[in-house]
Amino acid sequence: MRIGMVCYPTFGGSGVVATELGKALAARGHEVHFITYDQPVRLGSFRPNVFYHEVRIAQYPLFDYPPYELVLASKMVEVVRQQNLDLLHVHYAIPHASSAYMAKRILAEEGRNLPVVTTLHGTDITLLGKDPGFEPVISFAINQSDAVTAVSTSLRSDTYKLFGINKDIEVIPNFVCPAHFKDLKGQDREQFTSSDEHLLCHISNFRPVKRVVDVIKTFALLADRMPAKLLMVGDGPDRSAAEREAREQGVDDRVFFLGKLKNPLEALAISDLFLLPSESESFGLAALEAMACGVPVVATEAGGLPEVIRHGVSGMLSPVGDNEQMANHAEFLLAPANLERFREQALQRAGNFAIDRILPEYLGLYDRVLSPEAID
Ligand code: GMT
Repeated sequence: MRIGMVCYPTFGGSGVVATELGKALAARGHEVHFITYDQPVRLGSFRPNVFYHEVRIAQYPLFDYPPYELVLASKMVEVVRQQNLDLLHVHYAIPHASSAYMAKRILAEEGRNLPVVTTLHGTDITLLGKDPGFEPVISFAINQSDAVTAVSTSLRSDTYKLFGINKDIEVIPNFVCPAHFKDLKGQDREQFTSSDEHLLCHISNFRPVKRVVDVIKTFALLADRMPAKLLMVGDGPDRSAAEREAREQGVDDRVFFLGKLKNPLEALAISDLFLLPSESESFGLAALEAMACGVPVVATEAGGLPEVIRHGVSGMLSPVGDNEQMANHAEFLLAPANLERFREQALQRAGNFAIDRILPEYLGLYDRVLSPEAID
């Protein structure tokens, strides 16, 4: 198949999932064309069957707001025509599914059918869904897609609750590529901890929904009880608040704010425990990647997290904001009697989300939207 893959090229999980999916499809002989405004961060070096088409938007003084969606739709049309694409797989309802709808209509005028598969990742639903300014476009773009997937059952229910959806939404969970985690080499752990200290880790974009101040509060409670250090990976609006909290809690000498890392897996590879106290999370790809590194997770029971982390197996879950309980859970998991067992169980749980299990679900979906019955 020749597939156009449209995503945000940034550090976010949706971009990672789209990129890894594209790479896996390419490795199996499909041709994958990424259409986005920057090279996706996890794309790495060039490889057979993978192509990147940049969406460039010129700045005209006339526009206060550059019309990215229109340039994207035009680029989709251009790539479909030139590369003879069979379908578009877009990640996020807006602007990707709405731009894809326009591309589809333009191509229909020349008698070309362009099936559009839309994958919902969360923020477009759980955050923008609360903004009535977006609702009509999001509902329309989802309903007009030829197939729609959500990354968790929780996200699928939220989508039905928040929008007027008349389409089946198939749940296809996110995945990891075990090969990336085998023999993963982290930094020297000794640079951050001594041998008697535990190393905790948090990775996110530090948006309010991630509750990074709770990461620090939970860590401070734990650090009162045992020697420990914390790696804070990422950057975003709440970084200063988290740094302030670390100073106020008197743990700033034990917390390392590393900023954005090209390969955050290197931080996971040397960690003992991952903290994810999010307010809402449609899936929690970072938690799955932690588990794939054999790192158990202390998280909240928000959104799709319970579908990824099995409480008492690959980590432990608490109500949002219950930092005391999360610290208790961290202490329990790090106890010598438990850590190795939970590490092993986290690895096993991550195996359920291996790409080889998930890829056939996407391929089945592509086959369905390309079948003659779907086209009629
Ligand atoms: O979490 C974010 O703010 C980034 C966002 C994204 O676009 O990557 O993440 C969403 O999609 C990920 C991939 O499917 C999920 O793992 C995240 O849970 C989801 N974030 C939220 O629902 C807040």
